[in-house]
Amino acid sequence: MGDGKRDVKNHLLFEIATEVANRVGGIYSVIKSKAPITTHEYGARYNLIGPLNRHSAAVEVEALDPPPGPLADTLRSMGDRGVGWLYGRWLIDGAPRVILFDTKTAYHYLDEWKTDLWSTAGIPSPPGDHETNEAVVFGYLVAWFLGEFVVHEKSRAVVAHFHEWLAGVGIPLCKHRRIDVTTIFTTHATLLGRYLCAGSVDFYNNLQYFDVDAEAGKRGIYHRYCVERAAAHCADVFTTVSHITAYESEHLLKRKPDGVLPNGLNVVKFSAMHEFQNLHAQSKEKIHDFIRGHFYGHNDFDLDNTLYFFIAGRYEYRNKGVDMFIESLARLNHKMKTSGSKMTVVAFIIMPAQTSSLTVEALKGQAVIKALRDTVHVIEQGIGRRLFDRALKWHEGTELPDEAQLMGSQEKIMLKRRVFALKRNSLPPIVTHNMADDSTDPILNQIRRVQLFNHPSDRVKIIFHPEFLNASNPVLPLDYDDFVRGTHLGVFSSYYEPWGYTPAECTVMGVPSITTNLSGFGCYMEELIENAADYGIYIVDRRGKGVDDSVNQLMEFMYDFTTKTQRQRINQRNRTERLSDLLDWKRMGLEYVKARQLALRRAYPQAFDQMQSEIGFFDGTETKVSRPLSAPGSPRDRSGMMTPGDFGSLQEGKELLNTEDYINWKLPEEEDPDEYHFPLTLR
Ligand code: G6P
Ligand code: 1S3
Repeated sequence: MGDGKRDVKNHLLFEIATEVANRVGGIYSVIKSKAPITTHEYGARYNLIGPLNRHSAAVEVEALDPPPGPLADTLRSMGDRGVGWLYGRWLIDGAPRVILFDTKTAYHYLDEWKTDLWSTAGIPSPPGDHETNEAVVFGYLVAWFLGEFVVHEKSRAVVAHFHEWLAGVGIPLCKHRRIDVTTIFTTHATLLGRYLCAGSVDFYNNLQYFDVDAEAGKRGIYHRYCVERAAAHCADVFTTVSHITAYESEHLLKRKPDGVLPNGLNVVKFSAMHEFQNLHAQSKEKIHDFIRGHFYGHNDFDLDNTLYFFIAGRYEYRNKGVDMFIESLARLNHKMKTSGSKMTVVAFIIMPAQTSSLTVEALKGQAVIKALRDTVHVIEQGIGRRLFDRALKWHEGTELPDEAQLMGSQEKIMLKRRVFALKRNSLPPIVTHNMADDSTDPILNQIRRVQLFNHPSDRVKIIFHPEFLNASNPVLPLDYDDFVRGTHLGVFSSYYEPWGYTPAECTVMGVPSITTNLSGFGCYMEELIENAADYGIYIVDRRGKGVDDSVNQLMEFMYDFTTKTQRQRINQRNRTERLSDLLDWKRMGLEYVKARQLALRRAYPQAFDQMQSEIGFFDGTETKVSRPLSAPGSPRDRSGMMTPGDFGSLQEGKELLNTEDYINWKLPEEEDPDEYHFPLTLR
């Protein structure tokens, strides 16, 4: 490898992940939202590689013929040997090209490849672990592809960027087979970290002391752990998504990451500042509709004085901090009751669990409210007609139409029937679906323990929606983004959160959120902004405080929020939304650029230095990387490092690419300076 003959400047980029055109979790969000800037940088030199999931590919990918050349030659040759693949355009912003391998067509190699993995890398792969089998077959197909590709493509350098252990098997293979590519491995969490945190371990205080092999063995994940560790050690450049996960990786995977590649978002700006506020009002109205139905017979609280809080994500009870959220809600309920608060908080928990269907109660709630609304509409029209007729017949000396006589007896009966249908002997339910494991479900059990049962006297109500949101859901017909816009506060009290997209998404939609200093996002914001809470970023201290104190701090943040006036909430939302640019891939993508440079430099030092001396810094395109995608502006209140990547050896490239050159972030101009009392102080 690295004979200096390959063209480093016009290198090709392959990004490899199991979530390419296949929504599973956070990695899908990363590669999808990053696609516009990466295709902008690379054009046709960028391809994503993933396993083929026919179901999602059918809706997300438009099949194309691969362009003639090394790519088509390689795919054809693999196809000739029975490997199924799909090449096409991923139908998302940026329209990147994807290569999806059908792992099923290569399962007959599984035993051979497992044996090879053991004999060449010492990685065991016991039978019966479907996820690992998939990772092995996919990894071998990727290595096969890359190995053949660089035989066909003789002139240009190749960067292969792998995400997460599931896509990582190819890395030790590239190393072992000396395939002429340079590799980057980004881990978005560590296997052991996730497992240890989910148990009752004091994780962060004991990171240095874990006997990693033994801990992995006890949890039955030793073989997976070996894949992850091999990928981390064999990659030319090893990175993770936040400093906190870098520290964790150093101890659990025994390699200090070269840098941090934080997660960005594809920020969509609305031309008018007020537009996102209008969207909030529209979406909130839809949530109100749901609440009217869900609480039928108990609509005894004022929706104008109701705040919507929510937590959302994969169902990881302790890792995502649902335990802390529910406990804090119970304390908030107590405090709001004793302080005589006029506000009501409805707290949503949106986390998919095993369910069989929507409950009859949830469906009935929406049905009775719809029937009532329809009936009122019919009566309204009848009254209108009669009022008009009687007004028409009015002449001097007669009485004006009497509103008491406008409603017919039939209509009164109809209305009575609808109103009686609202009678309910039970409290409004907590959960919207029939749970597969109702009696053992951790969330439901904790709600039972703290007795938040949606009683009329409760100022905090809870709704557990154990399914991702969807606009075609008959009960809560909203997509996730629209739902978030309609809420007032996201609460993400995570214990284990390498980055955390949920609060970042809130921020770009102008919705304040609570996060913790154990999440990558929380640490990043805390580092960057001195007065983050004024900007709607509240950070609970889960490092320095005991659990009880953290719960109280979370409760106080929520309580303070309930005491804000509507004007204050609107102002705060404006300030939150102004932080969006901090999270845009146009800034965050810089770290990916740095990682690729370092990978090229490590694999092709001569070619890299030569290219360096000829053209100075490069980003893989013709243009200098400084401010490539955003308009220049004069920075204000900024200091030092503006993205969190300069962690380890990505700094080797520091003289090549200066963060300050690339990013020229400034707080956008204020719309209404009078309402803007909190200057943003960047640390
Ligand atoms: C947005 C809308 C306003 C609305 C307000 C409600 O700012 O533009 O018309 O009154 O939201 O805010 P709230 O915090 O009470 O949901
Ligand atoms: C991981 O997904 P998760 O929810 O299991 O990767 C995400 C993308 O990098 C990250 O945001 C999240 O914190 C991790 O935990």
